Amino acid sequence: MSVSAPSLPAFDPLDPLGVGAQLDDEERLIRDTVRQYVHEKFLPVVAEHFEAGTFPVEIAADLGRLGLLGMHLHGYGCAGASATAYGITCMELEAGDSGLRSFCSVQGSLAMYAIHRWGSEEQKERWLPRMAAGEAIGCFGLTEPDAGSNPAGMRTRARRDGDEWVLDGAKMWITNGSVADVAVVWARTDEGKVNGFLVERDTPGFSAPRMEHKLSLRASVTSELVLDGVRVGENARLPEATSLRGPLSCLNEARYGIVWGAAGAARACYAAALDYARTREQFGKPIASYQLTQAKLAEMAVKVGQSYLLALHLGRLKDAGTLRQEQVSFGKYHNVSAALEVARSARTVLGANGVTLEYPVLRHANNLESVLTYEGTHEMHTLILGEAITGIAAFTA
Ligand code: TGC
Ligand code: FAD
Repeated sequence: MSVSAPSLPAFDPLDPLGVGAQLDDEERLIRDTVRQYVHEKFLPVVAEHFEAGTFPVEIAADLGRLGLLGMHLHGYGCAGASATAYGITCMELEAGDSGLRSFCSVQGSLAMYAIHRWGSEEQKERWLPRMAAGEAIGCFGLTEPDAGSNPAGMRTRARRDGDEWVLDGAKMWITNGSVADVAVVWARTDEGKVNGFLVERDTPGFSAPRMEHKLSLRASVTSELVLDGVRVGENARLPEATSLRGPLSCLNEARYGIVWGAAGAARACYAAALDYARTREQFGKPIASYQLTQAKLAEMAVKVGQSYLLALHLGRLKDAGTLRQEQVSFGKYHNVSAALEVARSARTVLGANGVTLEYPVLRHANNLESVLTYEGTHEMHTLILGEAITGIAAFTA
C-alpha cells in the first residue's frame, strides 16, 4: 500500500522560512489588520511626508482605535496584547516606514511604559488611557547634546525647592518632542540619582523646538527639549525610578520593537526589489533572469528569513518572561544591520528608480541609518554583547 506524502506548504519568497505558519490565529489577524492599515492609509501619504519632513500626527487617533499604542501594556485602556503581537505590529508598521514604527515605539514603549512601570497610580490614571487612545502624545527625553551613548553623563539637573522640583538642562534628538503633550524627562538630582519627570507641554520654561534638515527618518518629528527653570510638583516625578535603570528598562522595550521593525523594513525593500526584477527588462530579458540579480535576491531572502525567525524567537522568549537584555541587543545588532544591507542591495536592483521616492527602498535605507544609531548604536550593542560573552565591560578605555 502506498502512503502519499503530506502536501507541503507553497514556498513564499517573502517568508522563505515559513515563519508566518508559526503564528497563531490572533497574531495573524493583528498582522493582517496592521498591514492593511499601513497599505491603505499610510503608504499613500508617506512619500509626501518624507519629502516635507513631517509626520501625519493625526493618525494617532487611528492607531489608538486599532489598539496599537502601548498595546503590550495591561490596564488603563491599553490592549494587553502579547509581546509577540506587539512585535508583529512593529514589523508591519516599519514595513511602511521607520518613522511610523518610531512614533508607536516612543509613545508605547518609552513614554507609556515609563509611566506604567515607574509612575504613581495617579500618573497612570491621568495619562495612560488618553495616550492609549491617541488623544495625548508622549516623548522620552534621555539623550543630551553631550550625553548620547553614555546617558550616565547627563547634565540636566533636578533641584528640590520646597514642594517643587526645578529642572534645568537640554535634551536633543527627541522623537515626537514638538508634538508631545507630555515629555518624560530624565534628570539627575542633587543627590546624584537619576529621576524621571512628567513635563507638560505648556509648563513655563519648557520648549521643544524642532530639529530640521535631517536626511534620515524624515517622516518623523525630532526635537530639542529646552528646560529653563521648569517648575513641577512632586506629583510629576516618577516615584519608582531612582537610577539609570529607570530609563534603560524603557529602552529595552523599545529595542525589542526595533528587532521586529527592522525585519519589516528589510522585507519591504526585498519585496520591492523582487517585484522590480521580475518586470524590468534589459537585454531582452527580465533582470531577475540574470545570475547577478538572483544572487542579490537570494542574499536578501536569507537575511529577511533570518531576521523574522530571530524576531519571533525573541518574542516567544519575552512572552515566556525569559528574554534577557543581552538577547535584545543580539536582535538589534543583527536585524538592523541586516536590514541596512538588504535596503542597500535592493536599491541597486532598482537602478536609477532606486533613488526616487516612487519606490520605498532608499527611503528605508536612509531611515535605517537612524535606526542603527538610536536606541543604542550598533557599537553599543556590540559592547553589550562583548561584555555578556567575555564578562569584561569595554565601554571605557
Ligand atoms: P549600567 O551600570 O550597565 O546600568 C545601570 C542600571 O541600569 C540597568 N540596566 C538595564 N536595565 C534594563 N534594561 C537594560 N537594557 C539595562 N541596561 C542596564 C542595570 O542593571 C543597572 O541597574 P541598577 O539597579 O544596578 O542601577 O549602566 P551604564 O551607564 O554602564 O550603561 C551602559 C550602557 C552603555 C549599556 C548604557 O548606557 C546604554 O545602553 N547606552 C545607550 C544609550 C541609548 O540607547 N540611548 C537611547 C536613547 S532613547 C532613543 O534613542 C529613542 S529612539 C526613538 C525610537 O525608538 O524610535
Ligand atoms: P555618540 O554617543 O556621541 O557616539 C558617536 C559614535 O561614537 C558612535 O558611533 C558610537 O557608537 C561611538 N561610541 C561612543 N562611545 C563609544 C565607546 N565607548 N566605544 C566605542 N564607540 C563608541 N534619544 C532620546 O533620548 N529620545 C528620542 O526619542 C530619540 N530619538 C532619536 C531620533 C533620531 C532620528 C535620532 C538620530 C536619534 C534619536 N535619539 C533619541 C538619540 C539617540 O539615542 C542617540 O543619537 C544615540 O544614543 C547615540 O548618541 P550620540 O548621537 O550622542 O552619539
